[in-house]
Amino acid sequence: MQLQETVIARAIIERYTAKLLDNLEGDVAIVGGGPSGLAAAYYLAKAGLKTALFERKLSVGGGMWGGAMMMNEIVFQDEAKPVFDEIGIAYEPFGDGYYTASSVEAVTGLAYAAVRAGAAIFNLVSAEDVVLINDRVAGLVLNWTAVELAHLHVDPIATRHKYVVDSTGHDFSVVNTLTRKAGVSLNIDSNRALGEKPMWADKGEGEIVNNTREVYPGLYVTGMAANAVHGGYRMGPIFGGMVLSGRRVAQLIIENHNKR
Ligand code: 48F
Repeated sequence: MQLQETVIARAIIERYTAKLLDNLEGDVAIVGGGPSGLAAAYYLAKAGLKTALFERKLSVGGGMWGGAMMMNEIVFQDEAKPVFDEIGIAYEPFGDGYYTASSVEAVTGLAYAAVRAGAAIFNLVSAEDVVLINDRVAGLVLNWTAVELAHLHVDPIATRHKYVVDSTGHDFSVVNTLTRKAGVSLNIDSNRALGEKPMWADKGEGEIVNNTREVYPGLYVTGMAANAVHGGYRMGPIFGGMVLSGRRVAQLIIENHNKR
């Protein structure tokens, strides 16, 4: 077969454009492809919700690739074992109730599971704002990360989604942008995002699933963003809470979706 450069280019342009157009509207838009966002994408897509995930960087995985201090092994605890089993990520026990896994297998396994379940992943795309209609978050405002990095004056595009998930980690950048720009109060005890506390692994992991919730109509938090918004502790290099929080946010959205 004789290869033609322009056919290759056309294939990429047409297929990418079709994928982007297909995801301009949908059920769930997830911002951030770290462990919590990827787990959420997997469970949401598996339940049949039309799910798109937007990741600022070239690769998904967030803080998972580097394990801790660039040692690429991750640790998780007993409670998270069912998620690792379901996705088929190999692990080894380490003492009582602790397990380790390759961070590379964990990231690629979660990403593969999410895509195979039907989630669309867009890397190199940043959420710079939300669509806010009648006091409800109704979609995302997106731009190429390259535009953001180069400080180019280029307008974004917007999506319409029934639910938006902030899984942007320590920065909780979606919640931050919403509260800074719209001055809204959050549906949490403090009414406003508090920012994370220092490290306390047991407490941080213990509260993360409970902190995973809808903090404003249409806007959910998961992963480290959930603890940071609630003023919770960081837990450091243990990843069980991240995937459990991703699973929890999917459960909450599925429940709400079924009520509508
Ligand atoms: O930070 P990250 O891995 O979030 P997570 O799922 O997991 C936290 C752990 O990695 C670790 C920890 C405990 O183990 O504390 O830090 O809560 O992934 C967040 C992802 O969001 C992307 C960012 O590049 C990263 O991959 N991100 C952040 N802001 C944006 C974004 C944005 N505005 N648009 C798109 N992606």
